[in-house]
Amino acid sequence: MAYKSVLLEVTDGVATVTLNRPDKLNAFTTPMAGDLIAILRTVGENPDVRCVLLTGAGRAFSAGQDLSDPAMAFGEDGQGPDIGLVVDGCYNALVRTIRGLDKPVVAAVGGVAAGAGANLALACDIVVAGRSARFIQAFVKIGLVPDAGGTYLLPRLVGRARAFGMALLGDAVNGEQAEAWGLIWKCVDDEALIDEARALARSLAAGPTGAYAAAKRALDASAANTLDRQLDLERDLQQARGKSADYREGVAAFTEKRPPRFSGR
Ligand code: T3D
Repeated sequence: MAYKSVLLEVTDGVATVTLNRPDKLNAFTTPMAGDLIAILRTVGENPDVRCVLLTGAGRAFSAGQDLSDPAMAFGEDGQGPDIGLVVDGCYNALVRTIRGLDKPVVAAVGGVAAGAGANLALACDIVVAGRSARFIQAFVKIGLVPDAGGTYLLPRLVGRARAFGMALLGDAVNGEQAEAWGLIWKCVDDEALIDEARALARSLAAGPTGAYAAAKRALDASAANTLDRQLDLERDLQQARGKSADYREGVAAFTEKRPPRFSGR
């Protein structure tokens, strides 16, 4: 199936998914969000894909919701749009899809990531950004509240004070600051961004995919779990990992002093 505003390329176990409306800084229209959801679901089911790399074409990751999208327009009667429908159908669905993927998702953020664009990047498992990247909770500038999981993720990533600062002021946080604050995993030189992100994605694609999926599930569950319930969850996940081909291979490789060849099973 051909997608217009999102590109997909699968190589070496990595699905590179590129937001592709560079003239609009990869701002999301409803059809574009639909394309991205469909692509993520497709790669989720493709056993040849063991890691997803999400990035943007041109000088942005994404400027968030396309403000010229008809779904955003006020009606002739002066009534505001039902933004809740867009949030539910596009951004909530996207964040749920990314969090539900049982393979790692890496975001490579070059340039601006604003509004829902910023929060979609932050919803990925590992975020690498160029030094001149700009993370902007732009919502407040147009009288909206952070969405796409922002109000959940921000305080957990950077703490309450910085989350409030970002959400209420809408100032840009650059790549270096984002790394220093723990908003993202790593900041790299702009020119090195895509190569570094690809290398990371390739190495994850050669790793123990099931262990990554289990870690993702446990880390996500930890925010709402008691320590007791989390310990039980870890036991159950580890029990399953103990019976996996990758655990067998990992231990064999360690014993034989050779690099492991993980199959992802
Ligand atoms: O349905 C719902 O609304 C609910 C969901 C909401 C989720 C959200 O994401 S709300 C937040 C929406 N995003 C924004 O408010 C960001 C708006 N954009 C900006 O503030 C700035 O463009 C940036 C800070 C992102 C980048 O600034 P700069 O100076 O680097 O670039 P620019 O010149 O402003 O933009 C370049 C072009 O992209 C320009 O088009 P033109 O004039 O060259 O034809 C600009 O209009 C376009 N563009 C940028 N962002 C958007 C956009 N077009 C449509 N929608 C955008 N969000």
